[in-house]
Amino acid sequence: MKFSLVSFLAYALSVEGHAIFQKVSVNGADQGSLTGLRAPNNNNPVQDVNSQNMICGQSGSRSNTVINVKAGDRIGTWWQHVIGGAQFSGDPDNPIAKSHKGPVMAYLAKVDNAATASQTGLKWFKIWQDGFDTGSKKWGVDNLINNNGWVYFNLPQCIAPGQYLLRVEVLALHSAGKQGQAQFYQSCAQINVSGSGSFTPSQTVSIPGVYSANDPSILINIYGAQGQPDNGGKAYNPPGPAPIKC
Ligand SMILES: [Cu+2]
Repeated sequence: MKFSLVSFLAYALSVEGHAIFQKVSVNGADQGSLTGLRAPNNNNPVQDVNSQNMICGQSGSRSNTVINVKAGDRIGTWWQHVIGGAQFSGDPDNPIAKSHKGPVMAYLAKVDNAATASQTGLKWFKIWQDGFDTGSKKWGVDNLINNNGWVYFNLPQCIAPGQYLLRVEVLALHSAGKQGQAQFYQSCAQINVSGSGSFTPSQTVSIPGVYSANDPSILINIYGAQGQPDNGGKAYNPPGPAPIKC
C-alpha cells in the first residue's frame, strides 16, 4: 500500500509538469542558483491575470544580490521543473512538460535599487519575446526545452544605465481554451545595467493590468484539426505590448 501511494504521488506531481525560472547567466557566466532573483519556491502557475503574483511569481526566495550587466549582453535565464533541476532522475517533465506550449517573454522596469525596490506599481516595457514560428511549428517553450531549460536573449543596446527588475515569463497555453486556464510562470532578476544607452520608453504597462483573461492571446485553443498544438497553422501574437526597438 505504502509503495503504491508513493508511486501515485510521484505520478500526480510529475504530470503537473510546471517550471521555475531560477538562474541567470551573463555572456555565458552562470550567476548561481537563485542569485539575484525574486523567484517562487514552488512551480505552481499563476492563472489569475489580475493577481499580484503576476509580477514576479508567488512570493518565495528573494536574493540580496544585484547582477551587473552591460547593455547588449547576452542574458540566459534557466528554467527547470523544480528548484535545482529535475524532480527525479529521468524526469520527463524537466525542464518543463512538453505539453506546455506557449511564448516566452521578457520585460524590464526601472527601479532605484533592484535589491530593495517594491515590485508593485512599476512601469514595465517588453524587450524580447519568442512566440510561435508558423514554419517550424515551434513555440518559445519548445526552444526552451531544446536548450535544456536555457532561454537566451540580448539586453537591448539602447537600455539606459541604472537598476531594473527583469521579469521573464513563460505562458503555457495547453489548457488555455477555457478562461482562467492559461498558466503563467515568472520570476524577476535584479540587474544593474551599465553602458551608454539612453532609451526611455514612450509607453509602459502595469503588471498586473497588462493582460485580460479574455485576451485572444490568453484565451485560445492552440490545437489544429489533427489535435496538434500548431495553432491551426496560424500566426500567434504573444500578449502585451510589442518589444521595444532600439
Ligand atoms: Cu503546468
